[in-house]
Amino acid sequence: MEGSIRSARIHEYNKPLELDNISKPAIRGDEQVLVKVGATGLCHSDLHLINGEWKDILPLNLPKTPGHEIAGWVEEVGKSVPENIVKPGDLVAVFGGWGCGSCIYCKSGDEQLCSFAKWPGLSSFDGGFSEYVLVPSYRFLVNVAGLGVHPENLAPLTDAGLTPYRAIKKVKSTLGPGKKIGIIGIGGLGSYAVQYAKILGSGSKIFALDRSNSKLELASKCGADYQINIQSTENLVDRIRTETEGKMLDVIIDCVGTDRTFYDSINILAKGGTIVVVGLFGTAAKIPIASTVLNEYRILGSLWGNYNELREVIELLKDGKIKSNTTKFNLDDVNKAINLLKDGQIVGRGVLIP
Ligand code: FEH
Ligand code: ZN
Repeated sequence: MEGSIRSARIHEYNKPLELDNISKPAIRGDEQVLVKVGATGLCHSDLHLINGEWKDILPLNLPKTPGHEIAGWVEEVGKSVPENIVKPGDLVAVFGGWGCGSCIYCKSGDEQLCSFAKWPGLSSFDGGFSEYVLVPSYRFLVNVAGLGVHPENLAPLTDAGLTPYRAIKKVKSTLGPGKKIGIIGIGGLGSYAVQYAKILGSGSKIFALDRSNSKLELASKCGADYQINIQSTENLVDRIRTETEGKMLDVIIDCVGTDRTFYDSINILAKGGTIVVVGLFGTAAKIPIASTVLNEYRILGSLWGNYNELREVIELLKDGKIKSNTTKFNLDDVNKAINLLKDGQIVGRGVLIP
């Protein structure tokens, strides 16, 4: 069909996505940019959304195209898009926190924290499980033309590769020789987290924790010093005590975020240690008040990353300091990819190629 594009869309919660032919989005605003999608990462947040788990907190008008980890080529630009920022043909990474640009969070550079933030595929805007995506402003694009990076390695950087970067930057000053950092969950985010722990950890020892041996193998390739299978380890606390000679872990990056991983984290944390929660699997966890106070535990949340942090992780990719570990799927196989992700069968980040 002339002027039509293919998009994988949610029509009903908890049902397979439908591959629809829809009209190609048209530029209607001066700052807008139409991006031809090169690759879109598949995130656990997409599963929460598709399953309807988030329908009260992130209500959507269905049908909706998910996908918030997008890289592609500029196809068309609005009248006021400066040519020295982006022009047709440029490869771009799409920064996913579309802030208002005016509130204190946006003004301080953290647009992902904007109280009015929109996210592609998680809000009124359609996302990247599609051949094209309409981006409301060129401000949300990082131009990587000529940097020699591929869309399938770039797309996951916009969330999976960005979220753990911000989280580890928050605790960087507490890391160093003799310190120990644990990464819980070696999924899409975790394999990047291990690489950042190596780069930003100043010699800290890295502990990877997961239930899957193949994911732990990936962690080892990414630089983890210890791999601990939390499913087959009988007593996690004893195991960590042994491996750390009683010191326990100074920092834990929880890329899963269930009450179980939170409870495990508290039990294996060193005095004065910090847990940074970035995973969104659970709903609530109990905090043991006495040990949190007596041990001066610090518990932080970290959301996504900001535009400048995205530029920084792209620099790391460009310089070969980090690697994106991906499993590629054609857009036609979107439901297969979703089911594999649900079953924990994707090693690294699943990436859809339209
Ligand atoms: C999810 C929902 C809303 C905002 C941001 C997020 C990210 O964690 C995307 O994975
Ligand atoms: Zn995500």
